Amino acid sequence: MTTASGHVVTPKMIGERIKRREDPRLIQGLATYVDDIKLPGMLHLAFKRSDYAHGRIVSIDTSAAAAMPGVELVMTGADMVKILPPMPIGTPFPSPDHHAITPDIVRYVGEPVAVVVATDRYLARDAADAIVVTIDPLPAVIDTEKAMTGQPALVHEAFANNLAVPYVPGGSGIDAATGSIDNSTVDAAFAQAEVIISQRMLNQRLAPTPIEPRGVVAHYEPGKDFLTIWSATQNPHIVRSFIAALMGMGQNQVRAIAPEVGGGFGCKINIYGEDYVAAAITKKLGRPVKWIEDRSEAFMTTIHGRDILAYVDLAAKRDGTVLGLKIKLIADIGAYNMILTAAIPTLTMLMLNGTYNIPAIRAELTEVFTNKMPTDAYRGAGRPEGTYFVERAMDMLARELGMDPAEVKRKNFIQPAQFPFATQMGAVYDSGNYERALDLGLKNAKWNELKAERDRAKKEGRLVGIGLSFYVEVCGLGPSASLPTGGWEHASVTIERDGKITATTGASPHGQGNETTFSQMLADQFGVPMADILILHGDTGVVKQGIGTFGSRSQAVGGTVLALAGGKVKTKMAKFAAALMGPEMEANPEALVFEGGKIFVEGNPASAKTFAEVAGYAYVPVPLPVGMEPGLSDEAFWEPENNTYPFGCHICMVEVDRDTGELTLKKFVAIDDCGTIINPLIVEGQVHGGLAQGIGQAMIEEVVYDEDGQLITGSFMDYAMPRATDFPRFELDKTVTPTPVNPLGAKGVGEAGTLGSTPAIVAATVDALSEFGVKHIDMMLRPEKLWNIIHGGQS
Ligand code: MCN
Repeated sequence: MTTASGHVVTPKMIGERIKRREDPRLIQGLATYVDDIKLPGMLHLAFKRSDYAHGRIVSIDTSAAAAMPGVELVMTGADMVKILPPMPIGTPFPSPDHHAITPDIVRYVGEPVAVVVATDRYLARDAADAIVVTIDPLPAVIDTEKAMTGQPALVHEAFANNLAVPYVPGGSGIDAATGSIDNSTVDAAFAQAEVIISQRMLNQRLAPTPIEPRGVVAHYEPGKDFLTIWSATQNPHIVRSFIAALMGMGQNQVRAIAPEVGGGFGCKINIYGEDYVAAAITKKLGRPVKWIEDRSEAFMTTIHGRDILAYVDLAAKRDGTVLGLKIKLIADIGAYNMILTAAIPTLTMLMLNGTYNIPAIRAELTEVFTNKMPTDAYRGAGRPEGTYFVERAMDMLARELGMDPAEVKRKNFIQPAQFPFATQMGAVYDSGNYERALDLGLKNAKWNELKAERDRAKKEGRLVGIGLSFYVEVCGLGPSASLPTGGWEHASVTIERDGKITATTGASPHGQGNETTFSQMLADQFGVPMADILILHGDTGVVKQGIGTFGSRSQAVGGTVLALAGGKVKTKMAKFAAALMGPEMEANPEALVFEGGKIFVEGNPASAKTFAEVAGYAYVPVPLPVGMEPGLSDEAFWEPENNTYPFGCHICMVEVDRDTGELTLKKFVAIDDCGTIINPLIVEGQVHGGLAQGIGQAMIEEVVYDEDGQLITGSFMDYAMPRATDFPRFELDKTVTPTPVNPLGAKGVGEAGTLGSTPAIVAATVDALSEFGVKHIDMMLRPEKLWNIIHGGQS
């Protein structure tokens, strides 16, 4: 586009639906994942894993494996005494030892008991299978509530009654300084109640299942005393810190690289035992090693998500005004603490106010060890659970009172003028306009017509129901006070000698599309085409510092710091440009405009210097302007003062087949508000992905262990991942309520879809089955369960 004054203007990119720059290489198979890394002399690892959920290792016979041709090394837990660091990091809870390879007791099916190193992957696998492990079984601790009585056994001797975290209180009347609790507000709220809703609810265990499983390549170079580790990770800088600490090496002796990462959904935040084993073995042998998880291992030994049980009591008046909430949370965290295991359920606590002005809340949290794979962050990570419990209680209240759920929710919303809003749970919501999102949701879904359609269908004998849910979540994680790894992010921006721009970001995207959104931002900031910008990430040898991509933080935190680094470089570049233009401009660089790949005086395109001219001068500054350093490169660290709190309204219609119990999703309308949007196409893609995972949780996904602790859902034959054909077309829309927490006004969106979707679907299904008197159904809503409700409990 050319303006009247004759200069070319780069079209503004922020807010445009730009297709992802990443996709051509991903779609054409041109991307490099960990398994694509092939190094000369590389060896392969395979793990022998426990077949038992709980037991004492009596003996391990590795002789047959060690004798197989091509096997270089076999190690057991006894040979590898190193334990993983006391996790969870930064929390006050004590944690049991967690060995990379267990030396004595196995505590979940799939726990590593030995590792084989061989010249190829298949040999390594065959040799691992030739290891004979004798285990004396102990009773498997599987039932969460029974586990809390110490039955049938203790997962860790030192943790009485299997209580990993015995008791964390939260809510009204807690004195943060002394820890004392005044129950009077909550008791008074319940004393005034005209109606009390009480329900036990389970937010079931899930498997994150990214398409690319975990994987690691480790290469120690003895001559340099330097370790390079390629890992399918969401946070290479955290991998570097942990691996360096575990190996007793300096952080400047370890380089962690996240090549292309095929999805993570939270499960690739962790540093796993296999990562440490790979690092230890390459150092021992001085040869590169590779381990790639197979799908069965991924189901067994990559962290699981959710698995929180809640006892909920909601007190209200008959007009729908909520007076108080009491909630007891029990998190089944599996056998060990991983990096964030203990912290995730505290995020459930944090979100218990939901979008409502609940005047009194009493929350209690207990975390329990069982003989299952540990839980940790899975898309939403604690917040979908909180949303689900509160929304289900609000829906049950509406049903009890015979009111429209939309109106009960509206009645209790936190109002726009109340922001920033300090909740009973200790969060400070930054900004919000919940009623506007509700109104748009009702309009887009044609809520009244939906109700009429449901009623018509019911008259015809069909089981049709509608559901509406609201969510608010904490994301954009920082400041450091709320994130033990550090709540900041780092970025650098360099104008190369030819005027092209290279930027680095410590946020390490693994499917989110930040190479596109971050290029859009810099294109606007510098007035250059996106094609001139390169975004580098995922390599601690290239990106100086970083935290990573999780907690829907990369835009709010990583995007902001990128803009700040860009701002520093732009200011310097303007000074070089002004100096190039002559003495009259030199004193006035602020008057310069960056547009169309040029820098010029406003209204005077003839004054324009190209990026290449200015950059060339900055790197060969003859003469060097007074007080300036040569070059055009700078960096920034930044952390927000608060998290961001995006929100939204999800509405759906479902139908249950009376004969088979099969549930069909017929309509799904979502309104999401993540503040200022950089790329609506990417944001919609993020919402799509989140909805698929939330709806999957509600309808078909569940990790199931049997009573002996065997994983029943250990493959995609048994663990149902949703497919495109399971969904109708999602009808998406947005409201925009910028956050004051960062200068972009952007909140996070990467997890939002997982929050509103589950309660909306369960509410709709309960509505569909209302004629059977059902008030609540635990997820997942499998046909057998629904058929049993329809047929009065007969199987
Ligand atoms: N964005 C935007 N405008 C906003 C907010 C975000 O344009 N107001 C863009 C961002 O630039 C980025 C994307 O939307 O391209 C997501 O940004 P953000 O909400 O900041 O989330 P993160 O980048 O931090 O991603 C993490 C989040 C999480 S926690 C999980 S889990 C998750 C998710 O993102 N896992 C994913 N989305 C995923 N998408 C893919 N493809 N794969 C995963 O593993």
